[in-house]
Amino acid sequence: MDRNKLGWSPSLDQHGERSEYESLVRIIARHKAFWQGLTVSGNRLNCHLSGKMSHEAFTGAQLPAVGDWCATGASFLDETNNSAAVVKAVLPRRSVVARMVAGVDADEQVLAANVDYAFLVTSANKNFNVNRLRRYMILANHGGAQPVVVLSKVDLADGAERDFVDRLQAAFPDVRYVLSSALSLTGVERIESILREGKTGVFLGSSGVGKSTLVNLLLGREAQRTGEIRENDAKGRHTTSGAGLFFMPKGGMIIDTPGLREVHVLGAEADLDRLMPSFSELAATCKFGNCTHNTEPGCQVQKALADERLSRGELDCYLKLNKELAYARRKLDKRAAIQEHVRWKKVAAQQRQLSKERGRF
Ligand SMILES: Nc1nc2c(ncn2[C@@H]2O[C@H](COP(=O)(O)OP(=O)(O)OP(=O)(O)O)[C@@H](O)[C@H]2O)c(=O)[nH]1
Ligand SMILES: [Mg+2]
Ligand SMILES: [Zn+2]
Repeated sequence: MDRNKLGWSPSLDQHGERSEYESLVRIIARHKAFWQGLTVSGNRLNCHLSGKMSHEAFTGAQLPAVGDWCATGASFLDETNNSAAVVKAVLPRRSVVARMVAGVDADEQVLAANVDYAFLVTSANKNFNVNRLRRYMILANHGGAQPVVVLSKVDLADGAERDFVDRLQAAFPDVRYVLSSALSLTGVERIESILREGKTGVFLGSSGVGKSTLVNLLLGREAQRTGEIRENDAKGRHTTSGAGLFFMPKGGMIIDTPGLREVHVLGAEADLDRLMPSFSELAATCKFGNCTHNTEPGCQVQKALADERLSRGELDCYLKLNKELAYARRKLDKRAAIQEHVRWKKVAAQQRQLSKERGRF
């Protein structure tokens, strides 16, 4: 297979050529103990981590993810009697969609790597939620994937499509969107025309919005299981369990992901300002540079709220996202600092050992 058709980009050329690398693979699935990779010649390899890599990976982001390009060592047969190889390196990612996993072990989790497009799927029913879309949008923009909103199940909209579209356009005036329905095959061609040969798109969205159904339609086969949704709240039952990369007959690649219960953001403040420019423009004109937009005099945000130029919902969303972004940055910076500290301790120990040995001879 021509590696460009597998999603290779010229920027990787300088990283992929090394004598200790036996093959280059694109990661297509993750299993419990290993990852599955596809070589440029079309062979499947079970990719195992070297002890060194699993030891030194300090954040989830340093481990392989679906969509990654990895360099491996020589192949062998593993305990499952399949061709396998040890991952020598995860090549630099040209784009990524990653979320924050909160908690004591707060960390970054890569949902998909090296993707051109992030299809943000939301259905034309109770699932539709602009604030949730904003979260996905931050992840896509921050990671360098182009967002495309897919308004799915328009057959259920019962004539209210226009209303959904109006709300989308008001919140994201510059973003491309596709209306889709699995019943009438609406939207399939449109997505195909975006996902051209060699391009990779990841499907993201809550459980039950119809991601796997669309993926199957685009692949022209039942590659992924699909599930029912609950009647009362239109929520899905988490049918898809892990991300997987698939090949479309026309040459594009799709990563299907499991519906996320929580979408904690990570990114820069600028990502949020770009997403909600009306808010950041207002905030920039507040009297005090460090205005928290609560009770300060001369707060333009409060003024806009009073004049109904800004809605309470928008303001709350902005403040919440801003707080989460700051939290994520703090946590990730702390992790990076610990990793650096450990690295230096190792270097110092090695140097001590070396001078000890020199003294001996
Ligand atoms: N009416 C209607 N139902 C749809 C459409 N697309 C999918 N569905 C139904 O919605 C349900 C959920 O679809 P899935 O494709 O499994 O949803 P998913 O987003 O992959 O869900 P998870 O894997 O749990 O994240 C299934 O019963 C589908 O048949 C559509 O366009 N219209
Ligand atoms: Mg699914
Ligand atoms: Zn203010």
